[in-house]
Amino acid sequence: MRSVKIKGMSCQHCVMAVSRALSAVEGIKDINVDLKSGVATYEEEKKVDPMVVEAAIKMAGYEVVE
Ligand SMILES: [Cu+2]
Repeated sequence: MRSVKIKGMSCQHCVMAVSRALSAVEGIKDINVDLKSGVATYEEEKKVDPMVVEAAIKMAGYEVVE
């Protein structure tokens, strides 16, 4: 399992936006976004560059902190 810490999520709508953005990334599944911790977790179906995941989150309007 991989995880990514996201900055800027403030409500369930943000969680949905991030979830949708991650769903669009090819090769990842079992996406879970936690509002309280700001952490998104996912499983890789194949090797996915973390930069691609990060870019998807940024495109949705949020920041990746680690
Ligand atoms: Cu929100």
